[in-house]
Amino acid sequence: MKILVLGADGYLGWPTSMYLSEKGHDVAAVDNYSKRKIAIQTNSESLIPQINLHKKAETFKRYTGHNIIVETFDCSCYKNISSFIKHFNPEVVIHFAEQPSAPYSMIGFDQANFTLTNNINTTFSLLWAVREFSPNCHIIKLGTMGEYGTPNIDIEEGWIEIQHKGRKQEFLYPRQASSLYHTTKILDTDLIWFYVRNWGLTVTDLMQGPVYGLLTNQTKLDEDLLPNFHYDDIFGTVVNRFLIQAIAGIPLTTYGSGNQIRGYLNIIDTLQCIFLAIENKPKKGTLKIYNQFTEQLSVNQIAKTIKEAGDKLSLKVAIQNIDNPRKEKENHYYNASREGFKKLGLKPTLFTNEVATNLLETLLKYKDKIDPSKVLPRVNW
Ligand code: USQ
Repeated sequence: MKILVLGADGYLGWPTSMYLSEKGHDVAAVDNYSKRKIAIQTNSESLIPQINLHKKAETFKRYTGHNIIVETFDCSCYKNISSFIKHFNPEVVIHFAEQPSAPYSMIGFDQANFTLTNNINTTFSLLWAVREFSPNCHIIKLGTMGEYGTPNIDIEEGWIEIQHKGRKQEFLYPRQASSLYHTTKILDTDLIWFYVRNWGLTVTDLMQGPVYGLLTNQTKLDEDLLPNFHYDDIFGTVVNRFLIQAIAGIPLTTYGSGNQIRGYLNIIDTLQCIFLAIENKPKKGTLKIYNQFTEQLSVNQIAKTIKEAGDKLSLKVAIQNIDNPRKEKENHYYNASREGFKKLGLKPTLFTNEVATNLLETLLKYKDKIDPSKVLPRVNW
C-alpha cells in the first residue's frame, strides 16, 4: 500500500515508518522538525543523538534495501498537505503530526496557542486534503487516552450508549482532559467525527496511553535508526524518565501520591496496533475508535518495577514523592476497556521486571550523556 506518515521524525513516527516500509509498503515520511525546534528552545533535546530524516532513510536503505520517501513541510498548511496528497495519492495516512507534550502546552500563551493552532490545523487541513484528493483513503489518527480523563465510571472504547427519558442513542464517550495538549486531541476527535458524518470519510482514531521503550526490529539495526528518546519533563513520558533517573542515580520523581493510573504500552505494541488498524480498515464513512494500551499501571507500580530491576543491576534506586506540578486526580477510579485490539489479536509486551531490566541495560550506554538539570519538573499548572 501507499502509506503517508505525518510526524515521521517523532518518537513513534520514525519507528512506524521503518516498520511499515520493511513490511513492503510504499512509505512517504513527512515532518517539519517542529519537535526538534521546541526541544532546543526548552533545553529538552533527545538523549540519543538524531541525524536528519534523509540520513535516517539512507541508513535504513543500506540495511534493508527499502526506500522511504522523505519530505519536510508543515502539515498544518493546507497548500502543503493537499499538494502532497494529490501527488502521492496514499491509501493510508497515519497522522502523528502534533505537538505531543502536555507540559509544553501549559507553559504560557504562546506555547498553548502553538499547540492549539498546530494540532487543530493539521487535522483540519488533512481532512480537507483527503476529501479533495484521496477520499477513499483510510486516515489513522493518533489520539490519546487522556481525552477521557479519569472519570468515575468505566471508560468505554470511544462510544457510549445513553438512555434518557425512555429513549437511547450512542454518542462519543464524554471527554474531559487535564491539559491543553490533551484537549486539542478532543477537538481533533470532534472535527473528525463531524467530517466523517458529513463527507463519508473513513477514519480510525487511536486513544493511546503513555508509551515507553526504544528497541524495535528496525530501530535496533543501527544506533542512527533509534528514535528520539526524552527523559526531560517536557517530552519524556513517565517510564522513560524513571529509567534514566534510575541510571543517573536521581530519585524517581513520583508526582504527588503516585496513585495516578493510566493505560501504558511498549513501543513494540504501538507498531502492532498500527499494523492491526491498517489491516482492519473500517467501513467507508465510519469512525472506528480503539483504546490503545496493554495494561493499567499506577505511577507507584512503575516506580517499584524500575527500582527492583535497577537494584538487581546494582543501581541503588530511590523513589521520592515530590509535589505534583500538574492538576490531576491522584486517587481515582480507572477501568478502561481495551477489547478492540485484543479481539484483533494484539499480543502485549507487558512491563515486567525483565522488560525493565533490558531497557535499563540498553540505556546504560548513554549514562554519561544524561543532564540531571533536565529532570525535575519546570512547568506547573
Ligand atoms: N508522572 C510522574 N512523574 C514524572 C512524570 C509523570 O509521576 O516524572 C505522572 C504524571 O503526573 C501522570 C503520569 O505519570 O499522572 C503520566 O504522565 P506522562 O508524562 O508519562 O504522560 P502524559 O503527560 O499524560 O502524556 C504522554 C504523552 C502524550 C500522550 C499521553 C497518553 O506525552 O503525548 O498523549 O502520554 S495519556 O497519558 O494516556 O493521555
